[in-house]
Amino acid sequence: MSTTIALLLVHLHLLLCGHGAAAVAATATPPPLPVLPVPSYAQLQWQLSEMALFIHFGPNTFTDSEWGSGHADPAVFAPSALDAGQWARVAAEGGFGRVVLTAKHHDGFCLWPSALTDYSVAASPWRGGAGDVVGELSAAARAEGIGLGLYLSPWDRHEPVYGDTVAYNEHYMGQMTELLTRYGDVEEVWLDGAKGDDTYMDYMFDAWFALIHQLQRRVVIFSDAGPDTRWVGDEAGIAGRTCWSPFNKTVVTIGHIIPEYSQSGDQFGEEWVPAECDVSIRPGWFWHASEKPKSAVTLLDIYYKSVGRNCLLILNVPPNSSGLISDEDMQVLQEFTEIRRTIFSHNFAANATGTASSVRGGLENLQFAPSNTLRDSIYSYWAPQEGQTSWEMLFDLGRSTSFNLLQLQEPIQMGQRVIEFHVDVLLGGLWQTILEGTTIGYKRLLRFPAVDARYLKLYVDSARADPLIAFVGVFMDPFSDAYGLDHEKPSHTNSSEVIMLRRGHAAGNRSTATM
Ligand code: FUL
Repeated sequence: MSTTIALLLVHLHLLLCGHGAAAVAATATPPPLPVLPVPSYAQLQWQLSEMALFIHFGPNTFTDSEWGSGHADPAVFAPSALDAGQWARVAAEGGFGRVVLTAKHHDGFCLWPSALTDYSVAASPWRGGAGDVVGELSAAARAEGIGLGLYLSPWDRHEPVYGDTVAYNEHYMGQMTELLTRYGDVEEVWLDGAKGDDTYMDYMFDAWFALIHQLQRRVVIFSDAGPDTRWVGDEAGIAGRTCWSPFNKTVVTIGHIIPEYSQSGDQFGEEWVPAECDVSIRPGWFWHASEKPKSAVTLLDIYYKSVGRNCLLILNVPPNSSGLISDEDMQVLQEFTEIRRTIFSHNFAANATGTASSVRGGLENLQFAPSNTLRDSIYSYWAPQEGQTSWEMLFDLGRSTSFNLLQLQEPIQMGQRVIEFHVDVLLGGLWQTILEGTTIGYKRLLRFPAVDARYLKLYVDSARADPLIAFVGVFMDPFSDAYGLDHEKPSHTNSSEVIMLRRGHAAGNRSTATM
């Protein structure tokens, strides 16, 4: 063998070995298995949008009513300055990821020119009978880059065939088809559970759901019982402190729910049906000249109790009889946005150092490192080594900091896992528990009386499977009085609950020695 060939072979050998060695070093640890149920693509997009702006608008706006009889003259529908662009702008500027319009409320009046009824905008004087509120809002939402949702009331107090099961289901599905084929992407269909008991009517929900999913790929269907998002069970916008997205749809039916079950979901639920919290900025759902909006601080409190409890907040802001969102409501929304910006633009943990009791793939493995929790995304997360019985994370904020609000997030695409957790801070040389909580989910916001601390520990006390944490944020909220606003208190778990993985709360387990 010539020297040249020998050298080439050595080179080749080195190259191959080098390549092989690099391949070994670069081998990634796969993510852990998800824990079922998990969200669909549409459910994930819904959850990421965090807030929806609800728009109740129709003849009721002009007749000072909430539940129209269905016999109001279509001529009452005469907004002088309707501007769907303003509604969509208010939504986008206020951080609402979607806007949901009452295309048809219980009075049966259609805000689009439905070919299946003469009770619609086409019979009104607005835009000379050539207007289409749904069309204008869908274009405006698209221009603002937010999603569109439509409310099509099953209960129809105008439609003459209401009460005839086949005829009305055909009518309803015909209207649904118009809405879902004329206006581009529709990301949410809202099926309200209200139903008068003077006329017997059987809704063919399964056929409706199939049609909606057939016509719109990215849609989520809201109703008392899902299938994609469930009513939280109250109209105050408040979820349970414990709030699971797993749920068993068979426990409730549309029109008949168990409020506590809907508010808290079900740790053992077999379907992913996260909760949506509806509430109006004003006492009524429709605009009334005599009513005033809630304050921005009240909205902030609702935000903590909805978005901050693993839900989507759908906040109703009803346009007035000129067809515009009123100045006083806009003022409140602007303050609400400003307050949130002030609180959440300064995360004291953004430059923290995080360590954990274990890391999937080894302490040096960056893929699942504790530092992933300092990045604002659910797609990077801390994962512990498998088979552990305790899960702890320690954060060093770098210096003593005053804070009263914590944000925790799970990577819900992997399933909702955390059952119980608590948080300690180092105060005067002693670790003290500042809060105990149940469930995290997509986002959990926890308020407590302000503390001055540099070190903070998060303990997951029990979980459905190895806990995964996507985000830990530390904030100061100068607007809420944590004492007055129902801050998180230590929880009391029913000891008879079956908990798959559980760690004792003995004081000895809380030392930093395990870190
Ligand atoms: C209720 C309806 O009866 C109200 O009018 C409103 O639309 C609210 C969101 O749902 O059940």
